[in-house]
Amino acid sequence: MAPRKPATASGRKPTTKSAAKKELTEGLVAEFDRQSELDAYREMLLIRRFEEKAGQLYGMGFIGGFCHLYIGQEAVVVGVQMALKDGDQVITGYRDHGHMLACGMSARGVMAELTGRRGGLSKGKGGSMHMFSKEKNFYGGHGIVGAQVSLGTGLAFANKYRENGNISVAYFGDGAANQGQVYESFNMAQLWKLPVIYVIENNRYAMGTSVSRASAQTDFSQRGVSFGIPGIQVDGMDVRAVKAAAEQAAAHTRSGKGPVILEMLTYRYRGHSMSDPAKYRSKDEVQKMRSEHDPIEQVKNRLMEKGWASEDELKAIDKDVRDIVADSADFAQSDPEPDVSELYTDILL
Ligand SMILES: Cc1ncc(C[n+]2csc(CCOP(=O)(O)OP(=O)(O)O)c2C)c(N)n1
Ligand SMILES: [Mg+2]
Repeated sequence: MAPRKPATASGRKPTTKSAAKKELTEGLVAEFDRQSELDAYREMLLIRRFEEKAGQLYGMGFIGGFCHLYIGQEAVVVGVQMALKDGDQVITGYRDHGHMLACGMSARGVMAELTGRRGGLSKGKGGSMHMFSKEKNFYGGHGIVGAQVSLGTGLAFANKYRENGNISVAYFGDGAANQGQVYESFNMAQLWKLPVIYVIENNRYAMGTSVSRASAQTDFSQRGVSFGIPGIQVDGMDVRAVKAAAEQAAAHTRSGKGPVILEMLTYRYRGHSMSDPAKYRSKDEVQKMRSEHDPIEQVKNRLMEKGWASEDELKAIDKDVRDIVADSADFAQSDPEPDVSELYTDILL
């Protein structure tokens, strides 16, 4: 692994670090072998095509309620997932479809939940923001901004208590990072040296509010300094940088040294949710990110340049992915809605 200048690929210069003890190395990029590049390409493409289809179905009226697309941020979940082991747990907010697919949850199950059908992962009763899979260790899907940070810390507490060697990953946004419970969680996690990675997906905006308008400290990797939690900024548009950072973080926290913060510098191409006038940013800004830093194009270009995949091979992957997504969309439109009796099940009083 060769250290390189951190984070510039996402268009932002990292700010000067405080004197916090550095226990992680910023800016590592480990080259991928052919298979890893192909795996990353396929996974990110699956999320991209899935989200595009979800956007279409929403426009056609098949999806009700909220729907927050992850397009642009794919390298974050895919890179982190590549560094995890079986048994590690994941929890996130409402921009969650990519996280579910990366955890191995079925495209059919996710899409049918979006359309509120029986075969959905929450039997059609949860929708976009409320899906779970115990089997795949995915703990949601949470609509309350920042709620998952405390819950993810609780998962880490349980893992430590059970001495099972597992870690949890709690993903949250730049906006969520200003919530109070985040710091209560940081305190407990560091005090008890809990095995948790806090992944802050800094996509520059919380709904329509830019980071600089809402945050006094815009370097989110430093948000744990007063608790002594190490943090680094990561180029969240480069899946290799994400994986390298997540591997370091996982090794650190799994070894009993306590929590780690990874600030992923990333970007969402679409609106905050499906109704977003996008007056808070220019079209040029979005276009620049898409054309210069797209996480999928980066992998594709490397595969082609190194002669590791021909155009035809990449097209075959694309077709495979499109077939999976088309199948999920067909299922999500033809599967029946839940029975009325389901109104009285899965209720906790
Ligand atoms: C406690 C709470 N406050 C406000 C909201 C409304 N809300 C939903 S998303 C959001 C912005 C969060 O932005 P960020 O954490 O950056 O995540 P992103 O949408 O960029 O992924 C807000 C304020 C909410 N759902 N919950
Ligand atoms: Mg955000």
